[in-house]
This record gives sequence, C-alpha cells and structure tokens, in this order.
Amino acid sequence: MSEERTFVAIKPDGVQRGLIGEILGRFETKGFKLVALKQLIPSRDLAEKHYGVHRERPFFKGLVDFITSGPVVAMVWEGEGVIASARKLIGATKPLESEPGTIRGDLAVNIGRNVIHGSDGPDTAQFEIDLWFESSELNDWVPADQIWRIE
Ligand code: DAT
Ligand code: MG
Repeated sequence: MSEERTFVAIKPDGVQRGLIGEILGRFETKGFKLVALKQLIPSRDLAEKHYGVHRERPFFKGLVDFITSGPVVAMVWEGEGVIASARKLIGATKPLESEPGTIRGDLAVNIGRNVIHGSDGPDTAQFEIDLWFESSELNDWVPADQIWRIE
C-alpha cells in the first residue's frame, strides 16, 4: 500500500458560505487522514506562486484577487491514492459540469467560485504542500482504528 499526501484548500467562497464542515466531512468520511490544517488569508505572493501555472491566463488576476480576499482553509490529506481520489471527490473545474455527488457538483455553480482546490498530481501535491506548510505543521500519526484497515 503506497500512502500519498495531497494539498486541499477551501477557497474564500467556501469559508464565507459556511461550508467548511461539509467539505471536511467529505474527506473524513471517505476515510482519508488529516495531517495538517490551518486557516489563513493568503498573501499575494503565496497566491501567485500557487497559481503560477496560470500566470498567462486572462483570469489570473481575478483568481489571485479572489483567493487573497479572505480566509482560506488549507489542509493536507493522506491515504492510498488520495491525490486522484481527492480530485474525484472535488469534481470537474466547471461546477455545472461536475457530477452530482462531487463537492463542486453539489455545492457550486460558477467556475470562479468553485469552493475548493485540490492538487492535480504527485508533483503539484509536493510543490503545494511545501508552499503552504512548514514541515513542522505536518503531523505523522496513526489512527486508533487502523486495525480495521486492510493492507
Ligand atoms: P482546478 O481548480 O480544477 O485544478 P484549474 O487548475 O484549471 O482548475 O484552474 C484553477 C482555478 O482557476 C479554477 O479552480 C477556477 C479558475 N479558473 C479556471 N479556468 C477559468 C476560467 N476559464 N475562467 C475563470 N476562472 C477560471
Ligand atoms: Mg488546478
């Protein structure tokens, strides 16, 4: 079993709309393990680095304005296949095309207000975890119920 870690963030719209508990619950009940969690208002520098791949896109400035507009809940989730699975739980980028049952499919309408971010692959997961968290903020721990988990 190969454990992975991925970076997930509830964007300012998710926080403002009171969806933190709902969104955290999707990952928790799926069975992934939370290893880091904090709320912060991202600096412009952090946001521009995080979305650096989109720097040349027309929506870049609006995206950075939005993500720095208020508190974000930043998380690291751990588990087998968590990087791809988190993307499935989150759903397609355009909420109107996200399947019902996904976070965006259930909770969002507008592409610019799609409530949540999740790393799209192993390299971005590592980059984003290192960008948003100090290593001292990542907790290695073993759930007490791990006896129920199959290797
Ligand atoms: P995702 O967040 O699903 O990884 P992405 O990396 O392609 O999607 O884009 C990052 C964010 O930028 C996305 O969550 C919302 C915003 N965005 C993407 N395409 C957009 C567009 N055409 N117009 C406005 N915002 C867009
Ligand atoms: Mg992306």
